[in-house]
Order: sequence, then structure tokens, then C-alpha cells
Amino acid sequence: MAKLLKSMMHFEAARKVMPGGVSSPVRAFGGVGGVPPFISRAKGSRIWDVDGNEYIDYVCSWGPAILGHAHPKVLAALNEAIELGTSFGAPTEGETRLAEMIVAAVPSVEMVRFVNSGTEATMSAIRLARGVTARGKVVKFEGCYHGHSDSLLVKSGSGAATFGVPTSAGVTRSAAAETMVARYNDLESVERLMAAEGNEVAAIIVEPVAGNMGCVPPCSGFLEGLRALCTKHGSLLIFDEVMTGFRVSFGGAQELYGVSPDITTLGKIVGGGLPIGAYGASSALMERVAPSGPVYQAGTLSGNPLATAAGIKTIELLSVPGVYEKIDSVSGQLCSGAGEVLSRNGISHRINRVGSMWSIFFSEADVVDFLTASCADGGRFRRFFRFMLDRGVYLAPSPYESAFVSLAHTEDDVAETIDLVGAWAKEESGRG
Ligand code: KE4
Repeated sequence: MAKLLKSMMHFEAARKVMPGGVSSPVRAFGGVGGVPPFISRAKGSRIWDVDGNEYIDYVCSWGPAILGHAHPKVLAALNEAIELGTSFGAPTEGETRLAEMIVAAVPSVEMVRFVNSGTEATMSAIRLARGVTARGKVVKFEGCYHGHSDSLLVKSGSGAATFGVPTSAGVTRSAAAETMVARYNDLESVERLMAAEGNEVAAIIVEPVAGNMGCVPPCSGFLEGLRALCTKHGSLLIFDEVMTGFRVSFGGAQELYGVSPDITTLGKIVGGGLPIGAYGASSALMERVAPSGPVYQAGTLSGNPLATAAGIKTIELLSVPGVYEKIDSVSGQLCSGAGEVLSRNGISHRINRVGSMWSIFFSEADVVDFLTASCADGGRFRRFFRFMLDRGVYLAPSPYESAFVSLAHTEDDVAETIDLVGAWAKEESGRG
């Protein structure tokens, strides 16, 4: 059982000088309770906290650590780069190299702009779409998260209302006013919106595999339908691939599903664990971004040499033949093994998986959108999370997050995890 005495002390000190003691809300364990382990180091599939507890890590820094933590070749690339300085605020060849790799890998992208987070990437993509179409409205989906820019911190209004309401204090009704919210995997809900407002819609933004309501794959025809609706109404289709980019395949969800968006946003993996974001599109679209065009966007540390060095090495290592097959195979073993022991103990569940991103929902119904995700048993999730954490398995502290497998996860990691899932399921089924 994990002892968290030092983490408790660190958490107390942290909460005195940082809101919630964290740099991002989900890390505070509000959804699951208890003290969040303060992590001291990570290597491969493992992380260690300040009390010396070791965990098999399925959060992988929320996606970036697809090679496993502290990959020696990524560290070597970073050490080489850091000797030359950390930031210049001037063009570097590393940015060009990373942009060329993204263009070569992601089917719809011909040109890229780097920023420092996924939030910046989606915020900028929306501005580009609005600038190019001279339209203001945007359609997003309930349960999809695209970072914390004002116009995207919006949820469905009450009842049939399609216009969004802010999900955060400080987001004004006017900032949310042009964001409409549809239902994921419900093409009719989008058709209705577009029939009524399509000529004012600059863009539809979607997670092509939803990862922020737990992992929810697109139903057959959903992405294709969004593509057709955008083409029909002259709106731009934005695939937010911050999570799925280089995750679900080397070319992202757009390669996996064969649907081509107008704009793609990226982050996480393309920085190899360093702060990064990116947005890309056809050259014609991207040439509308300053300084070559009228859509302004800028950033002091955008394309910084450390993030590009880590990103270049990461993508190089991901381009090795067989890498995705291996990660997908280990992920498949984990999810099918976990499913077996849950079923054997009569624990109702659904496991959604696309490649190496997955979620376990304690639900008797298929989870296909935010409504069905929110009907899963939250109390059971909290008991599961706590049981696994106490025994050295680090899952995302929320049922609305996805878990990840990295290239460093071994069959032993999987076997150990499945054994613990089985032990929990046996205990849980005895609860009656
Ligand atoms: P960042 O601004 O956090 O780099 O990226 C925002 C973002 C955009 N789009 C998608 C699809 C995302 O998943 C994210 C961020 N993901 C969350 C995890 N669900 C980051 C973790 C956190 O907020 O602390």
C-alpha cells in the first residue's frame, strides 16, 4: 500500500502558493479524493513519487510519453541542444525540420505554425477559420475538450438550446455566444445546427477520437459526415489531434479513418514531453497567418529549440517500422485481459480503445457520447482508481480522461496490471 507522507507535506506547501497546489486542475485529485503523489522521477513505463512508491504509469504525462519516460535517445538530443542555449527568439533549423516531419506524416498538412500548448493551437485554429471565412460561429461537441480558450470553454445550453453556455467563471456570455454545441457521434444534431446556421459557421472542431470524456471512438460515418457538412456549408473542419496526433497512428486519426480535415491541431507527442502545440493546414490556408497573412498569432517561446529537439527525436523513433503495431498489441493485451477479469467477476463495464489510448467505463451501456459516459458508475471508478493507485498502478484521476500505453510498457507490466484489476474486481463483486 502506497504511503504518501512526503507527498502530503509537499501538497500542503504547494496549496499555500498555488491554487489547489497544482499547475493544472485535474492533477489535484479532486475527482477521486486523497493526496496526489508528488512525482520525483520517471523512466520507461514507471514513475516514482517522493515517498519512494513506484507506479506503472498509464497517464504518460497525458499523452506525450508515448516512447516511455526519459527515453535515452530523447534525453541525448535534449542534452545536445541545451548545450547550445535554450531559447533564441529567432528562426532555427530545428523548427523547419520538425515542421517538415509533420508535413510528411500528417496527410492534410502542408504547412505548420508552432505554439506552446494545445490550447494555443486550437485557439489559433479557430481564429484562422474565422479569419478565412469571415464568419463567427463555431460548432463543438459536448464532452470534447480543446484547451481553455474562452470560446471553447462552453457546454450545451439547457434543453434544446444549441447555443453554448460558459463552463468557467470569467468566460463571458458574449465570448461563448458564437459557440454552438452538438452531440458527439450524433450526426443529426450537427445537421440540424448546420441547416439553421451553416452559412454563419466558420468551423466545426472535433476530437476525431474523443479522449476527454474518456476514450470514445467516432461511430462509422460520423467523421465522414462532418466532412461532408463542412464542404456543403463552406465551413472548415478542424481535427483537434492534440491527443490523437502520432498516437492512434503515425499520421493521426485522419490517417487512421481516412478523413481529411481543413485544419489540424497538434501538441503533446510532437514536443516529446516539452511544451509545444502546433496547427497546420494547406499552404493556401496557412499563408493567411501572420506575417504572410492577416490572421495574427505570435509567441515568445514558440518553436523553441529544446521542444523541437525532443519532438524531432520522438517522431524519428516513432517512424521505425513496427512501433505502432507493438504499442497497439500491448494495449490490446491489457484491455482484453482487464475485460476478462472484470466479466469473470460480474463487474459491468465497457472498454473503449483506439490503438494505445483507452478507457474503462463501469457502465452497462455502450459509451458513445458524453451522456452515456456520464451515466457510468463514478463511485465504482473512484474505488477502482484508489485500489490500483495504492498497489502501484497510476491511472488518470478522472473517469473523463483517457489512459495510454507507451512503447516502454512490457508484457510483465500488463500481467501485473491485469492481476490487480482481477483482485479489485473480486473484492468489488463481494461488496454486493
Ligand atoms: P494543453 O493546452 O493542455 O496543452 O492542450 C489542450 C488540449 C487540446 N485538445 C485536446 C484534445 C486535449 O486533450 C488537450 C489537453 N488534454 C488534457 C488531458 N485531457 C491535458 C491535461 C490537463 O488539462 O492537465
